[in-house]
Amino acid sequence: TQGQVITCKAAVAWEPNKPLVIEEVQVAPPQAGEVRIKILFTALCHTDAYTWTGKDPEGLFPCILGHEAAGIVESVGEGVTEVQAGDHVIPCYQAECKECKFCKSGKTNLCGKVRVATGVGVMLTDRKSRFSINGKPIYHFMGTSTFSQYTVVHDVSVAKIDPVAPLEKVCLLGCGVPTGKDLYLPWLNMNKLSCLGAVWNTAKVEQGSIVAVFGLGTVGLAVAEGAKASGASRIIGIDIDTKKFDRAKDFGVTEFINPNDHEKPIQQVIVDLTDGGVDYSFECIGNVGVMRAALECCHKGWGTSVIVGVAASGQEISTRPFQLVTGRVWKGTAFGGFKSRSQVPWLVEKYLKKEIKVDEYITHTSTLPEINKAFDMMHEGMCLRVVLDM
Ligand code: NAD
Ligand code: AHE
Ligand code: ZN
Repeated sequence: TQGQVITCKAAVAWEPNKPLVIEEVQVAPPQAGEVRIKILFTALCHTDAYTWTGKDPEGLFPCILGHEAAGIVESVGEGVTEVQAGDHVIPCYQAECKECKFCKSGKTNLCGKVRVATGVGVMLTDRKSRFSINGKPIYHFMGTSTFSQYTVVHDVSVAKIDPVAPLEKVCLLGCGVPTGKDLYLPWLNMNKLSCLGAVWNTAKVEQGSIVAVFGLGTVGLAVAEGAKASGASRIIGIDIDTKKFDRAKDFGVTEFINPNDHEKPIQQVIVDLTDGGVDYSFECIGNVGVMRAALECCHKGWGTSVIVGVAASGQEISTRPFQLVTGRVWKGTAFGGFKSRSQVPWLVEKYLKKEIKVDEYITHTSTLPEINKAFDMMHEGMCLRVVLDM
């Protein structure tokens, strides 16, 4: 198939909010600096659902959504040296070129090389899509488009992983699980990764910290797991769905609050319970009102709040500037601060050594033709991740 157009099945989002349609799509061969991947498993993430609503300014239609997946390289374009046909890989929506201003800064995991193209659903070389249906182009999404049996991505967006890793599980390392692990970074810096010289400016959850996690979905539970590993003394889980509480204990949550059980604002409830506020809070929902509460439940003088949830275009956060004047810190994270190509393979190894959970986040499995039902499942209360067998 190398050098030839591949026709395969993909779930196409023709219009916002309309059911995805399984179509025969043509996938062009990879051009210079590109990699064509046979996607074997993809999970659904809430960000796919968000873009599908039409509220994401970077979501262009028609497109192929999906960004949390694993597969095998089918062929590579000219000049691609780091992967070859047959390699097991995880597509990375957050690229890592190792050469741009961002990659070299040592201060961020964001990469500037292909971001302009991935934000408008095309490939960098010719600003065109590699997907089409009878000649009509279909946009890419997040530089990954994993709801297709074959996809084309930039070489800087491919992490080569250990072939012994089960792809039906490690696909989750393409987004949701690492995202919550931002606070693992101090721990990462202490060992092997320090040799990469990467120093991030991130939440350093120290031993004994009090942590609040807003939203107990995959991302929130991954935060709780990370907080536990960092030695947090209390991990307060906040969710309006009490069904989430039992399971969250297994991920390290030590106490629960349902905001609907209280008349006082949730930030006040937490401040009262923690002698002045938490050391760290994480918003894992995408709700700007909750983002404010997450900042304001932080302790005066040092409390740090990290925004993880993605809020729709047009939404804005607000608080009294006095909250920051008095020492609270507001920050955010993308892909948990991980440098994708360097660190995803390493996370896979951590999983293989049973040092981080992955299987526990998979509550449902399905197949590509059932993708619309799989999204319905995702919106059911007890679902963390649905993994599709392509
Ligand atoms: P999820 O829907 O599984 O989890 C959200 C949880 O929040 C649910 O348990 C829900 O009951 C709860 N919730 C909703 N409204 C609430 C409220 N007002 N107060 C308290 N709890 C409330 O979602 P997820 O897959 O865990 O993703 C969470 C968010 O993170 C999404 O916005 C997603 O787009 C975003 N995300 C961000 C990144 C990143 O890199 N920054 C990566 C992945 C996902
Ligand atoms: N395109 C959206 C923003 C979406 C967003 O913030 N995405 C997160 C990852 S969510 C993964 O599930 C992210 O990493 N952002 C940094 C980046 O470079 O995209 C919008 O609203 O414009
Ligand atoms: Zn995601």
